Formats: sequence, structure tokens, C-alpha cells
Amino acid sequence: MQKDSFSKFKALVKKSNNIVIVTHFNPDGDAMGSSLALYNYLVKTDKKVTVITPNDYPEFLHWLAGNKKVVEYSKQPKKAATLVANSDLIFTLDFNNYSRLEGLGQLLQSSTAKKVIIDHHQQPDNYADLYYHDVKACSTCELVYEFIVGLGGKKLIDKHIAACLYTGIMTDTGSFRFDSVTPKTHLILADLLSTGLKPSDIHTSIYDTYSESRVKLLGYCLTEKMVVIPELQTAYISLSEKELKRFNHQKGDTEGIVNYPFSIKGITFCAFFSEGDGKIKISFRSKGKFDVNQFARKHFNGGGHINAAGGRSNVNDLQKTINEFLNLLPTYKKDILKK
Ligand SMILES: [Mn+2]
Repeated sequence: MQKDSFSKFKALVKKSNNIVIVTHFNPDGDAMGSSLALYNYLVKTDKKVTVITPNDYPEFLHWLAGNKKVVEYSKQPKKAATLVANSDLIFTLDFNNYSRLEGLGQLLQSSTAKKVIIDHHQQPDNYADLYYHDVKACSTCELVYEFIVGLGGKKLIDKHIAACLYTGIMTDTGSFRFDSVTPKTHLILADLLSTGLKPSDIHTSIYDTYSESRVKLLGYCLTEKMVVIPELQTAYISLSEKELKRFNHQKGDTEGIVNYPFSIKGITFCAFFSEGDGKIKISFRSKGKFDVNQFARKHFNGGGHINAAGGRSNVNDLQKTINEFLNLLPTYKKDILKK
């Protein structure tokens, strides 16, 4: 845990006038929720603020307040470059390494603006001037809530900001069920609900938005593609580019599919492989002690959290990647089976 003092944060925010908030590539609920919560708060304190994302993000996050003002680097690289060049303070949220930004990382690297990391991922890089970092936090949204309160902005947390924060906490905790959820998390949620937001609206907006083809894709994954290895308490699912096309794949459609095999009794390690743009992307999830962050870092150019991580294959062949994964499993048998 590395949390700088609020007197330092207050002084820095006070003297900064052009603020940029950046989050990671392929933003998820926590990335957009935390970025837009901080954005809406800073706007209320009369700061000039812009959220820049490396690329686009799923439509089920487009209802978050401030979404229309977000600048996508992949669509507007020049605008993003100007904003970064003119900024005096850059918040980087829900990641801690420029490698998670693709091209946008170079812009940040060459910027002289002060940098702040607010994040809960393992092993933060040292590019920031100030840190609000805690791997024990269930989400970056939990940290942004504390951050706003720490800056003295509790009264400014309205229904819209609360909805952003609620979204990130909900999506990063599997709807409040992971071990990262603490009494503090629920106290924060209670406070957010007291603004009058309706949890059922948020759940519906995020989770009940699938297309028919997405639900069919899930069915296909579970009936045709799921491989279960009971003796290793492991299951995996893979999808080729061709299969994704067959189900009219849209961004975000495969999100969460990795978790489904956990509903099988005894499964503690899940992997999901997908092929696209000549690359193989992998998601790893575990229950209990097996550290998928280390696993992804060591073997698949990735990282994340102890129980949730992502990576990329060294080879751009789906079957070869799966074979590599399968060959590694026996070495990790003890770790996977450890309770
Ligand atoms: Mn997060």
C-alpha cells in the first residue's frame, strides 16, 4: 500500500488547471466508473478536466455521466495529444504501467505534467509523483471514493457520481461476491445508495444488455468449447476469430465468459483464450491461493491481480497457445490445488 497524504493531493489539485484522466486499454466498468466519477467531481470544483481512453469501450458503459465528453485516443489521436501536452496534472486510473495504454503511453511518457496513480493492481511502476495505491482495495472506484472524501468533496458526491462508483465496485467484485469485498466496501456502497441511486437500474444497465447473438455465443462456449480437467481443478474455453465472427462478435461480448466454469463444483482455475487481429488474448481467473498474476506475468506477457489477470500469447496461433498452457499446468498442480 502506498498512499500519499491528502495535504499533498490537495495542494497538487489546487494548483492544477488542466487535468487529464487516463485509464487502461479496453476500459472496463471500474476503469470508466472511476475515471468518470473523478471527472464529474473535478468538474464540480470548476476544474478543466478531460477523460482520455486508449480505445473504445462497451456500450453498456455509455450511460455513465460524462461519457459524451470522453476522448478516445484511437479515434482522436491529435486531440488527445494536444490535451496531454497542455495538461499540468494527469491522473492514471485502474492501471499502473504505461504498457497498458498502447500508443497513448508514449504521449504520457513525454509529458511533463505531474502524474498521480490511483489503482489497486499489483506492482505499480514508478512514473507517478503521487500515489493512492492499495492492492487490497476491491476496485479503483473504492479508492476514488476515498480520494474524493479525502479531498473534502463528500458533499459533492451526487447520484451521478455515485452511480459511476457503484458500477466499478459492482463489476470488479463480481457483484459484491469476491474476497476483496470488505465491511468498508459495504459502508461505501451504503453511502452511495443514500444519494438516491437505484441499484436495480445499474444492474440492468450493465448486465441485462446482451444481444441475442451474445447469449448464443455463451451457450456455444459452454456446450461446445468448454474443456474441464477435473484432476487439475481447471477449465478453459477458447474462441477463434472465425467462431467470434459466426456469432457477430461485438466488443465486450466475451467479457465474463471466463468465469462460467467456476459454477462447476471443484473448479478453481479458469482460462479464456480468444483470437483477434492476429493476436491471442488470454484471461485467467482463480479461486483461492493460486496467483494468476504471477502466472500471467511469467508465461503470457501479462499480469493483474492474484485471482484475475490477463495476458497475451508469445505465438499468434490459438492451438499452440493452448498447448503451451496445457504443458504448464502439471508444474502448477500443487499451487492450483492449494486451498
Ligand atoms: Mn479495477
